[in-house]
Amino acid sequence: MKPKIMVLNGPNLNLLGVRQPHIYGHDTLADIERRLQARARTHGLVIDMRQSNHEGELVTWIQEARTTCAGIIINPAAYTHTSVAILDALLACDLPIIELHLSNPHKREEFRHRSFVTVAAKGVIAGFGAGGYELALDAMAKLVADASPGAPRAKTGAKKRRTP
Ligand code: CA2
Repeated sequence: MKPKIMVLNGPNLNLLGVRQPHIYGHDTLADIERRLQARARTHGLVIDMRQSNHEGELVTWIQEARTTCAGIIINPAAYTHTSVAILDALLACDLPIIELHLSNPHKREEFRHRSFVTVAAKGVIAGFGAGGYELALDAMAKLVADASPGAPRAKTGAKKRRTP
């Protein structure tokens, strides 16, 4: 069975592509998911992408991922800066976790500079817009492969060069 990666999105990210495109871009969450599904296939991974406006629902999904997934990519949105509950749920997971942001919070208001989630994350990807989701998946694919070195790597589709 292919390893599954949970991709979680916090409050208001359902509005992506609809409002404030100057900050968050023109892609909708559905556009991002389509591209991510295709990229997951090249890595031999499956993704389960979800969005919620409710902190408790995100906590429940993190707990679900703890036993069903090989890693978590999370854009906690505003909960990044407020949620001890999401941090605690992530800390209870023995999984690689990548924190993701479309914008670079450090270039924005001061209240966005603090992340509760970062201490649970292997790494953070921020400021690359919707393309950050693919960067996060590429990084996660390597973490998952490194965690199970015996498992066969996915084919990348790259053709072997013929010697003349
Ligand atoms: O840059 C990011 O990805 C953020 O996580 C987005 C959050 C913000 O609170 C964080 O500081 C940084 C906000 C998500 C709101 O998404 C919207 C999308 C379109 C229109 C309105 C809000």
